[in-house]
Amino acid sequence: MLINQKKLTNNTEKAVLISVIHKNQNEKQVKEFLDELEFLALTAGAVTVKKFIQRIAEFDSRTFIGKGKLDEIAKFINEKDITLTIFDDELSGSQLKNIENVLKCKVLDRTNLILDIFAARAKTAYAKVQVELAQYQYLLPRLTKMWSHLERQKGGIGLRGPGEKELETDRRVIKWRISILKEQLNKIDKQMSTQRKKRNEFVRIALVGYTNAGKSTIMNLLSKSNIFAENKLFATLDTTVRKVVIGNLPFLLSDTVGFIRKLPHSLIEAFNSTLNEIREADILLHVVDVSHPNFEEQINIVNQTLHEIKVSEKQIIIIFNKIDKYIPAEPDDMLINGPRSLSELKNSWLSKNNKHCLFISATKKENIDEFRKQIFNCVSEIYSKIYPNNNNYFYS
Ligand SMILES: Nc1nc2c(ncn2[C@@H]2O[C@H](COP(=O)(O)OP(=O)(O)OP(=O)(O)O)[C@@H](O)[C@H]2O)c(=O)[nH]1
Ligand SMILES: [Mg+2]
Repeated sequence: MLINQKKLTNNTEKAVLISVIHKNQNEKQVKEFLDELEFLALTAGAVTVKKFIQRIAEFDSRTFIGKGKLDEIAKFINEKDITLTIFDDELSGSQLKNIENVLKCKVLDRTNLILDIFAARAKTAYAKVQVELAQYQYLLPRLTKMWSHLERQKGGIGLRGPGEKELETDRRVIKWRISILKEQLNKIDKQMSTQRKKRNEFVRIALVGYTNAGKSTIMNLLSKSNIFAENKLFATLDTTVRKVVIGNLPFLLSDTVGFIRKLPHSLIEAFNSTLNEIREADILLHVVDVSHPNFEEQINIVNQTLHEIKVSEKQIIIIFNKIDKYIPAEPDDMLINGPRSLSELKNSWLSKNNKHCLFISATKKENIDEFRKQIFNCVSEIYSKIYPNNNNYFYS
């Protein structure tokens, strides 16, 4: 999607996006990845003017993509006053520098962009410390190669720390900041762990899923709270925990940070304590935006991430959300076009391939009763194991 240039304001950065197709990928998939990168760029405040794709067998270690393609992009950048180039892959410090020398504009990679969004989204002291630490861990190994690059970035996407402050670019200061941030994080981790222990008497359920799948909307629906939800990526960074009662059963429900393809490793490490909320949950509700063209890939990415943080053995229920917008991309086993009814969805391949799954629309409040009932059943099963003599649970 090319965005109407009239919408640009003075602060908006004009970006081009670059991705490569390697051997095992097809063009359709890479285009979808670039659509996601465009959404990330937009969330960070940049408007995408053009997307470039290059099919390559081997990466150029100096400039990642080939010289000819880079020259073509440089020409476009010059003609259209582009201020920002974003690569969908992670680049080294020297690659960033070499590419910038050719393109003569600011160059970011996907990791840097995601970190920038996290920095803008961080509200609590805890989230700010986690993000700033991840940003410096990304920056430090790239620093010596990036001087001119960093000078260019000042004030815009890429070097903004939490709370709109500029990140440090002095190596010694950064090393010192990293040690202070680690100390702060340790302290907060201890407090969080004590808080979590206090909640041990309750069954705990965590909402997990790809960013923008509808986790916070579901949290608001079940707990009648008012957590920030919007159609942008990473609306939620801080974990929120709410006590919910269904029938006569109380349990704790937590809403956590969303996952994304190629989530920077430094972020996963820095968000360790946030992820503990998922690790310590009894049940995971894996929320899927079934209306997204790439939802199957998103399911795989969430499953991989759950595996990486060592929670894939937990009881997981897949919640196919946004059924109000779901139209199969290709004719499926029912060979009809258009939206599916609930009973059709229950008989579809989605249901057959996923033993524990449910179909809902959180905004249109479709099938919420069955959803609540299913949660009630799971929670009461756990409580009856803990308190075998008490079977006095009722659903209402
Ligand atoms: N059409 C439709 N839109 C929905 C549904 N559920 C959520 N949305 C919308 O999807 C967008 C993202 O919802 P959120 O609840 O913020 O998603 P999230 O998973 O918490 O996202 P992050 O916190 O960014 O990871 C919002 O604009 C919601 O209004 C649904 O059932 N149908
Ligand atoms: Mg959210």
